[in-house]
Amino acid sequence: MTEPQILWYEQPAQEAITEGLPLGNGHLGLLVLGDPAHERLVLNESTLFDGGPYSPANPASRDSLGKVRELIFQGDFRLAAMVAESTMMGQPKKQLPYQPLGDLYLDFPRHENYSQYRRELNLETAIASTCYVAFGVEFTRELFVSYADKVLVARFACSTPGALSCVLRLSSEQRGLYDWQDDAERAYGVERLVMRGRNREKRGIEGALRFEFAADLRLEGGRALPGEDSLSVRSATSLVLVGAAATNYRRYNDLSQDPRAVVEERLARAATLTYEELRARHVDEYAALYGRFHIDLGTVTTQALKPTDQRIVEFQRGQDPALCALYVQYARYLTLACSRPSSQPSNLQGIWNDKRRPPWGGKYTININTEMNYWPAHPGNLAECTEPLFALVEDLAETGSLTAKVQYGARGFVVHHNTDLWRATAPVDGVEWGLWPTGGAWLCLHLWEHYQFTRSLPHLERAYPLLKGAAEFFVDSLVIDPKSHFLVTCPSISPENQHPHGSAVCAGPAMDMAILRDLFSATIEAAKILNRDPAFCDVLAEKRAMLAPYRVGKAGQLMEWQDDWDLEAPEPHHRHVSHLFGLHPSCQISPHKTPELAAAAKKTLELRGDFATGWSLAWKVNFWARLGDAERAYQLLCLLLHPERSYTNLFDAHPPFQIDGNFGGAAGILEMLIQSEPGRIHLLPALPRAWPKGTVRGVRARGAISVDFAWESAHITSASFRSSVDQEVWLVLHSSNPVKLSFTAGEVVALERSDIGCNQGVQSPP
Ligand code: FUC
Repeated sequence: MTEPQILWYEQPAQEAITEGLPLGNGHLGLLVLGDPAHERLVLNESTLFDGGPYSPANPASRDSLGKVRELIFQGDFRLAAMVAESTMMGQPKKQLPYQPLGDLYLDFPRHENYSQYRRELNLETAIASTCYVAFGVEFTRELFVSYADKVLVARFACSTPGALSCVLRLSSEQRGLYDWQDDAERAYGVERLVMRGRNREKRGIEGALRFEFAADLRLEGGRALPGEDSLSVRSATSLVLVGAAATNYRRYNDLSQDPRAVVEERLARAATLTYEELRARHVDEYAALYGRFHIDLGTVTTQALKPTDQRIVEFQRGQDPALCALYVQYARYLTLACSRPSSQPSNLQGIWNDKRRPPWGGKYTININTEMNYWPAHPGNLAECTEPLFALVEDLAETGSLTAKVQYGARGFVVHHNTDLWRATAPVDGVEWGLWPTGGAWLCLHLWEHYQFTRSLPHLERAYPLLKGAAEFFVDSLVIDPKSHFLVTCPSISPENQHPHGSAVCAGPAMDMAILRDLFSATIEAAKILNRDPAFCDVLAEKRAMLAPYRVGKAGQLMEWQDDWDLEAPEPHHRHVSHLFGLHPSCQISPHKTPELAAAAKKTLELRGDFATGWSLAWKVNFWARLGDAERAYQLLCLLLHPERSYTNLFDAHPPFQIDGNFGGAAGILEMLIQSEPGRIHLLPALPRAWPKGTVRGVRARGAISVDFAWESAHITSASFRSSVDQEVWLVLHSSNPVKLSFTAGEVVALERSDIGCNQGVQSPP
């Protein structure tokens, strides 16, 4: 029996971010706290950031570039860092933060004393609900944010007609539409609440966004009494709120949307639908995507029936495999809630933020975090949720071409380690973090991954100019390392990690080289499929062959830099493990293809140690899974599902909160169950003892293949595959020899218990 896919609690949330239940449709985010007497709904709109359009490229960079490179190759890293710090950083030197829209408070007099309380989030319907009994009346709340109708819907009801009374109040830390209005404007009518305002200036960039939030009231019985600062509802039987929000943001350089018109239009459309219709349309749309994938890792005990906060506390006892399955489904739920076609991509907090100054600005850190947010989307059968990431890359290709030209005199486009709503691409924060030119290249690899998982030619047509633009920048900006004569990026850093010579600034860190090997290969392959640019591909192939290769250092580790500095670096347990990019997410290193490099990667992981922040732990789960070490991967997963690193709402702690660990951890669980690379699928590559029995259906593999499989006593009992294209694929089951499977587009190939291990004869791969 599969346990209900529910997060549930016996008490209200106190803290929004760590305990509130998140709802969203990519555009509109909501955190529900569920307090009977004082409900708080935190409102977010994905395009509400500080500031306005700006272009941070620093022209002084171009003149100093030669000097910085020279200093790096002479080994004067400190001076190189100083020169780069004063000439190459973006203007302004920091980017602009994501903003909360505001809060909707509902106070319910006399609801302080309650019993039979329960609040939950149902992942199968994307509906949050709260119920309790106060003064003998049963109260229920049901909330969802509909992608189908682009509105939030909240229903408050009671079992005794006329027993529902409350006071509604809006609040926002944003400013009003006019200079004389310090606060956002709020208006309360009998049938509608409205809040409108403007964002604020930050780092010298004027606020240029206007926003509008409005909610229609539908009362069953009772009366609405509007006041100056609030709206009272008296003696109703139910209250339904239907809300919409928008800003004037269309694109980073186009603020021509009319937020009021968008909100009016959404509310007018929703007004033609009953609550039940809105609910049914929401559930139909959502469940069609969510329901494509199923995972059951077994129940074992009744742990799965306990409240979620208790399960997290007790998980370390090892009796709750279903919590790991829930963690995967929660990541899929969160993907659907914070990244949908035409929304912004999920940011460091997904879409949920209640602070004017969120940690790290709640923006897009692309030296690991944004990419990690999208790791489970493809295997988790949610390819369409990656659309906002591709739209982001399209924007960055425009803004990044200015940075490439102005700062490096190069063609193509470059993006450094961070970006924001305004698609800023220059190095920011300081050279130790920002002087890393490979962020855009990594994002482009997601375009290639999308092709691998879908084999969609229209997608490849769209992706190719972006891959080419990213590659072009490096054709123009790679330099020969005078010592090794290999091609390297310079200046760069191995994300955020200092080497022993007083800086992070260096030439050719292993991560850059690995990203560029993949970028050049993907661009060449895409060009071949589309029959484009043969001469450019020859150049790429030539440059690829000259990139500095992976090297193994004196401790047997995979070297992070061109020099064997790993053992002397000041932070040996640094959270970033960038140089293992080739092991994961890339497929360059694997125990079966490159056993020496895989052994070196393992040594690196040993040296780095296990303990780290949420996303770093999550990445390590993926690494150990790729190395085939099931128990180690599981141990790390246990650290992630520990109350210190998973809040009661299962959000990943990177104190306070960063959503990447949720996605990275879920991707890690999937990597333990199935790994794929073009032409090869491995089932149960790292199955821990804790999951002896299970089922996965609808998981996607590279090669555009959908896979269902089940196992018992750690052995596959059935497996079936449906490929979208004709192809042959090597299937690895357990550690036995690979089996070659022939797929015809659209046809199911099913292996039953009797077939396993002897289907079509065991052959050896080429
Ligand atoms: C990188 C990480 C930090 C944090 C930030 C958002 O800079 O090193 O840990 O995740 O991104």
